[in-house]
Amino acid sequence: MNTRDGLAPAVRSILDAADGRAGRSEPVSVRPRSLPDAIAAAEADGRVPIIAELKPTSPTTEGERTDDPVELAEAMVEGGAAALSVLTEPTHFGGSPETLRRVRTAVGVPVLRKDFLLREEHLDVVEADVVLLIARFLDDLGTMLEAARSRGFQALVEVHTEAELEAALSAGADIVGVNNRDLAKLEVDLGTFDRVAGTIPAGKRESVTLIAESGVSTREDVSRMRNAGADALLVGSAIMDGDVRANTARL
Ligand code: IGP
Repeated sequence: MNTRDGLAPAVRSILDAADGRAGRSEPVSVRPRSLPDAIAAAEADGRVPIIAELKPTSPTTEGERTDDPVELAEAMVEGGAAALSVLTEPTHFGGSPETLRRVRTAVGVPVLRKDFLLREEHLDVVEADVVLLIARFLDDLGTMLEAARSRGFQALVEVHTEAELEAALSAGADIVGVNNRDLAKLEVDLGTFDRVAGTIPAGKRESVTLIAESGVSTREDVSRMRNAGADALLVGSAIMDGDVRANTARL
């Protein structure tokens, strides 16, 4: 896998920055909160399982949200979020490992570390329950998956194409996110989830937690993704824009 061909300039510069980032020598270990369990609990409770994303800004957002991330996180959980995703990428998304640590201490739900983790040492930086592994950028997804698990993290493997989904499943991924946003033009197409999720072999479907990522902003979008098989939705912009508690509850 690992191709950087055709990427949007913003994504290319994010990766260049990530290449140069150091890890930390002492690995942190946390008692993990299970993302699949939190999704199942929301479902059992009659809530749509939402992973609400704290994204102060992004290459496709105008302006930056400067409210206290801990207050935003608490409001998302009050609004019914099953889990949170926190950007830790500093240069283009306004995130930081420190924000993630503070948020995770304040809430009881699982927290996903949203970042561009390219090498094993990048996994040593923060306490999170789940780490994001973007299939497109990893030469050896299986090794990164193992490295994440050996540190006590669950891993959400992000894919955008059928080939990446297949690679994720053969590497042993059990939490898979299909990103509706392509990293070349940064455009969203909800048809991506329909198409890619449809290719999971029936025999594998039960053992995989399937997440629809990006571009979900209305209840209709939620129904569409759910009907196409999403166990949970990862929602950023539509929640961050305005009253985060109301926006989470509305979905
Ligand atoms: C959220 P949206 O369209 O709801 O704001 O998208 C999330 O899927 C998106 O932020 C994202 C992302 C990523 C961010 C998906 N994959 C990888 C950074 C890195």
